[in-house]
Amino acid sequence: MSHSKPTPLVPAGPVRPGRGAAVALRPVVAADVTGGFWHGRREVNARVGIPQGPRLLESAGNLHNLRLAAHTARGAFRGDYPFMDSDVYKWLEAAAWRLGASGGAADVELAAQVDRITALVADAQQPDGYLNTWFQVTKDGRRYEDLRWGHELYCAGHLIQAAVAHHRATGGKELLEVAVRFADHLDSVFGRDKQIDGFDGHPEVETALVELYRETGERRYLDLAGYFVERHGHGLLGGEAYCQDRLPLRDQENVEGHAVRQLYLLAGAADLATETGDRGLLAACERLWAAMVATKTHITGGLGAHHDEEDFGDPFELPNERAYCETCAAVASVHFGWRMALLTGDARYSDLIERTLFNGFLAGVSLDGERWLYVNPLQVRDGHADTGGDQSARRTRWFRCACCPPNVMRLLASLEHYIASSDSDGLQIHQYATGRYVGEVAGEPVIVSAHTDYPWSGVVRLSVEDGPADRPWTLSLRIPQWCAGHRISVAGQDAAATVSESGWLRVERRWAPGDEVTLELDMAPRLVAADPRVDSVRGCVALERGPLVYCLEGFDNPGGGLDDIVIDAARPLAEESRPELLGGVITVTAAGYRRTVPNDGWWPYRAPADLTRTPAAQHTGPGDGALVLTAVPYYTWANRQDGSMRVWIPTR
Ligand code: FUB
Ligand code: ZN
Repeated sequence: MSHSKPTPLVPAGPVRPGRGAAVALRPVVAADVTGGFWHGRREVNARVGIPQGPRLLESAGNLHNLRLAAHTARGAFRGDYPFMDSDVYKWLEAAAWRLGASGGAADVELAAQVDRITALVADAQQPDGYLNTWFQVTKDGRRYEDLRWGHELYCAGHLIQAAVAHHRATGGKELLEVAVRFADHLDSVFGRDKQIDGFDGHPEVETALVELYRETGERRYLDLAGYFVERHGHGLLGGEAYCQDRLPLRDQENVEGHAVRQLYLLAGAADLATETGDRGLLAACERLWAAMVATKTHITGGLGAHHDEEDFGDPFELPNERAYCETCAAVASVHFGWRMALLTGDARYSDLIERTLFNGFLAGVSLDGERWLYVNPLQVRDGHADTGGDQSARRTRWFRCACCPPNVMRLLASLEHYIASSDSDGLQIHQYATGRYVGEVAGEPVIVSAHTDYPWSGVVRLSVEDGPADRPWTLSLRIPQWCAGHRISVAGQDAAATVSESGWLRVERRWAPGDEVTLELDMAPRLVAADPRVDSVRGCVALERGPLVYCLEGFDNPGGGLDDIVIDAARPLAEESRPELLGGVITVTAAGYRRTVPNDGWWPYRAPADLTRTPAAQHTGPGDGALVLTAVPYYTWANRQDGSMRVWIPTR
């Protein structure tokens, strides 16, 4: 195996813990992610999603605003939000990860666009490093007067993340120089000189500053991130949960307030705990993640129960048709979860990442990469009258508040970095995706490649390409919580391996190049019920297969409507491979029927006894006109025609 002195293996992806960081696991280099499910989604992102960015940012006015701030154009500010700049930065970040993954050669045009837009950003920056086109153009340069809503530090955070991505992925310094000037300015205002005691009502700059510290080695950025995280929750912005200002994170018992704000703050806190080893902050992150999963997470991994303030609801308040589940909240949950997975080594974080990626996140972008969902409901009724706008249940080409599309672009473009990790014992595979993963065990490279048709097939073939020859090391595979059974064989022989409490199946041995491991996960379709405290879906079940949540779309089902559908949960489920449908999917079918109740046309309420004695004529049950219900993966919904949809199906 490896005899020469190993070269340092430094992955060029998001979240690069420093040398002394208190992490259990470290991200690995992911190379050649050139096949399988995620490759397909990433190709659409690279060929359609990201390239359309400059045109959309031009037509929505974001680039015009930068020119206004630079005094190279005239006119009025375009767009309704003080965070218009953040769309540009998120797009730049996505483009940077894409350039890193493709080596740049295949993306000459994209690299030119990145340079062009970076120049616009640099021109718009003020001499002291400040940059926010909304305040520069419409507020006469009055800064930091509205930390609750102004988003100045939020935008700074996205700029910093884009700059770190560009530097890490391509070595480019231009954007990093802009970001460093802005960060130094922030440090002079909020940090060392303490001109203002405050923080941004929309977290984001916290996690970004930790990444800038990692990229530059400048300790002041880490300290500033720590200052911001700790100032939340002391009433400086009025004490609202919406702004993460009701309680310090260390005292919070459950996630609350605006979902994206909460999750970005938690990602920043996890980053901070990673770099400082702060056990109290780590405990708060663990507690809040656990409470969120147990009480405030939709089956799709979606987060956020209210349209009103885009916020979390009460525990178990998880509505269906009014589920908010903003696409950005799914992205933020993946960011937070991955930091926690690395910090703790617990596979359960990657379980939620998987559920979120395949469902609540992926539904946010159409199969053709051109249309988006901002909110991700779990039900659309037969008579749905869509009001359009950003929070529409119909896919849209861009939004007035366009936070979600470039967020999807940047996560897809960097996704290969969320798949595997390594530690001093070996390599861990968190997500099952075809690719080649290069980790480091005690200073020596460990290389494992994976081939799989997951999530359609549960078979994952892994091959050891390199690793220490003189001692055993451990290959760890995540056994998903949803999985009822699995088999593993090593070099063709069944292997006995136990699954740790946190979900890792560990195989320790003296590996040789060419050693093959085959993991088979039971993918049979299944019914899932919710905790009875989730009133909105009491008496209902959802269909799942592997990591995918399924849904019914009205036009796939006999009779069209879904509001009166009942599933016969006692009858077996079946699956069918449909290569021609929705880019190639496996559908799940179930037996069901329609049930109407006596309704005299003016009042839908009855004595309970009347409902249970539904006249036979109005009750089409099994045996008399049973229906075959056809379900498709939730991530594919709303890709064919408008109509009704439901994830949760009544059982009676
Ligand atoms: O406020 C900036 C972004 O806009 C938030 O993250 C989203 O929830 C949307 O409100
Ligand atoms: Zn969003």
